[in-house]
Amino acid sequence: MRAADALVKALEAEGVEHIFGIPGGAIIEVYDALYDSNIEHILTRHEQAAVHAADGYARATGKTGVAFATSGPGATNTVTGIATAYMDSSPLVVMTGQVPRALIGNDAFQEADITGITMPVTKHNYLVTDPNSLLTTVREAFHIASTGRPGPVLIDLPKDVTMADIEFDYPPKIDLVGYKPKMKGHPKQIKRAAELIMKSERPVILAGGGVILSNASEELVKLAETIPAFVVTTLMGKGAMPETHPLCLGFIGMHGSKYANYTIMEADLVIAVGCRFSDRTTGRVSGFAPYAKVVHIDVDPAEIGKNVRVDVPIVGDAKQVLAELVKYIKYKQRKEWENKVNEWRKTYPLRYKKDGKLRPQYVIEKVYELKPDAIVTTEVGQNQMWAAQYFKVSRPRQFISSGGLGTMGFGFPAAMGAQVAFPDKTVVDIAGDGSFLMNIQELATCVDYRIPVKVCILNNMFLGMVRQWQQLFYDERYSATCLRCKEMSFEKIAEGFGAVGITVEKETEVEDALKEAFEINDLPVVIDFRVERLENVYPMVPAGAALNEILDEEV
Ligand SMILES: Cc1ncc(C[n+]2csc(CCOP(=O)(O)OP(=O)(O)O)c2C)c(N)n1
Repeated sequence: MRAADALVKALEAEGVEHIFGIPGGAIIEVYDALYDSNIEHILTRHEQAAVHAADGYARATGKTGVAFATSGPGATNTVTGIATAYMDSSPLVVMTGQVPRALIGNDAFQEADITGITMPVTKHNYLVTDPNSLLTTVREAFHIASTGRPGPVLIDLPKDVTMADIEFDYPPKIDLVGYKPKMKGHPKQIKRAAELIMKSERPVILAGGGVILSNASEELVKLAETIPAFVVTTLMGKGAMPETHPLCLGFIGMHGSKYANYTIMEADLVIAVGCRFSDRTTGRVSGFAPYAKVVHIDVDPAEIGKNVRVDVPIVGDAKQVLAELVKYIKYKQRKEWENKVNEWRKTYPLRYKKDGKLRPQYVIEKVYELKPDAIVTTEVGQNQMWAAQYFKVSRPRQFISSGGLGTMGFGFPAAMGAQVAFPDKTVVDIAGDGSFLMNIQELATCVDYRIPVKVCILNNMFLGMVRQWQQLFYDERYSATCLRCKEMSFEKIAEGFGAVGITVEKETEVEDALKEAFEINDLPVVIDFRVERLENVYPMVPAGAALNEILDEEV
C-alpha cells in the first residue's frame, strides 16, 4: 500500500484521535491518506499554534500529542512549539514533510534541514530515508515520546518516501538498544532517603512537573501525609497536589508566596520529586535551602546534581519510588515546625490593593470562584504569575503553562488543544495583551471548529512583565514595552473573526462578563479586561537573590 496510507493506519493503531496541522506540497500525500481516516485533523492557522495545541492536548490528557507541518517554512514554524514542549517534557510526535530524497541538500524549493534545526530541542528525531523503515520509525517515535522522561520526537518525511509502496506490518513490540529508562528506584537509596526523612525535623517536599507526568499525585499526597511534610511545588508542579490541601503551600520561586519560599529556605530536608531545579524555582542556587540535605528523585539521571548538590540521588519513576518510600516512613509529629509554617502562612498571605479599581488579581480570583474546576492555560508574563498565584489548582493537568521556555503565544493554542480533548469542560486562557496577539489568528480555528475557549486578557497595554523589570531595576526607562493601542478593540477583533467579544472596564462588571462568557459553549469568547496599567506582580525575588530576599509592596 502507499506509505502515506500505511502511516495513517499506524497512527490509528497508536490510538491517535486528533492531529493539529497545516498541509503543503511536501506532506500532501499524508493529508490525502488522512482523508479516508477517522482521525480528526484540526486545521490551525499557524504551525507554531498546531504544535502548541498538540502540546496542550498532551498536557491535558497525558496522551501523546500529534502535529503535522509541511517542509521548509511549515517545518521551521514548528520549532518554537517543539522547544516549548521539550523544556517542559511534554510528549509529542511532530511530522514534517520534506522534499524528495534526491533533492535533499540541493536548496530545493521549501527545503529546510529540520532534523538538524531541531536536534537540540527534540528528545529524538528522524529523517526517514527508507520507506521500509517508516512504520518502525513511527512505532519508535511514539515509544520514545511517551516513556521515561517524555518529550517531543520529530519525524521528517521526504515526499517520495510517503509515495512509495510498502507492506503494512506494524511492529507490536519495541526494543530499542540503548534506550531503557530506569523506572525502579534503587532500594538502598530509597531506604537512605527514608532514614533522612525519619531524622529530619523540618522536611519539605518539592514537587515538580514530573509528579504529574508520572501520575504520582496520589502517592505524593500519601507520602506528605505520612511524614507529615509540607509540600511546595514548582510552576510545572502546580496541581501535583490539591492546592487546598492543608499541607500544600503552592509554588515557590521568583513569584512564589513568601510563606512557601520561607518554608523551603528553612527546611532541614528537601525531598525533590520530578523537578529540575530551574533558576526561576531556586533563586540564587548558592543560597538555596542552606540548611537542608537534598533527596532528588527523577527519572532522568542527567537532572540529578545538574543544578543543586544532592545527598541522596534516586533515579526512577516518581510513582514507583514514592510508593516504595512511604513503606519505610512512620508518622512523626513536628509541632514546632508545623506552627512556624502556619504562622508564616497567616502573616504573609498573597495580597493586592483592594480599592475598587480593576485589578488583574481580582479577575483571576473571580474566574476561580465561578469555575474552580476549569482547565486554565496561561500566556507568559505577569498574567502567568498572577494565574499561578490566585488560581488554586485542585488536580493534575488542570494548570497548563509554558514554564521552561516561557513562550508568549502558548496559552491560547494550548487551550484550544485542551478544549478539543475535553469539549465539555470549561477551558480558560489567562492572557496578556502582548501574548495573545502572538497567536490571535487561532480565533479563526476556534470559530471554524466551534472550540469554545474563553480568553481572559489582562490588558495593561504593556509588555507588562518586562515593564515591571524596567520600573524596578532600570529606573522606569520603559524602552519598547508600551503597547500603545488604546484605540484597538479586542472585542471588535474577536467579532471580526466570528467569535464573541466583551470589554470590561470596571471591577463591578467582571462577574457578569465572566458569567456571560461561561454560558457560551459553541464559540470562543474573548474578554478584554482593561486592568490597572502599572500593577506589578508581588512578592518578587529579584534575579540573583536568594528565595528569602523578597521584594514586596505596601498594600
Ligand atoms: C515569544 C516571546 N518573546 C518575548 C518574550 C519576553 N517576554 C517575557 S514576558 C513579556 C511581556 C508579556 O506581555 P503580555 O503578554 O502583555 O503580558 P503581561 O506581562 O502584561 O501580563 C515578554 C515580552 C517571551 N517570553 N516570549
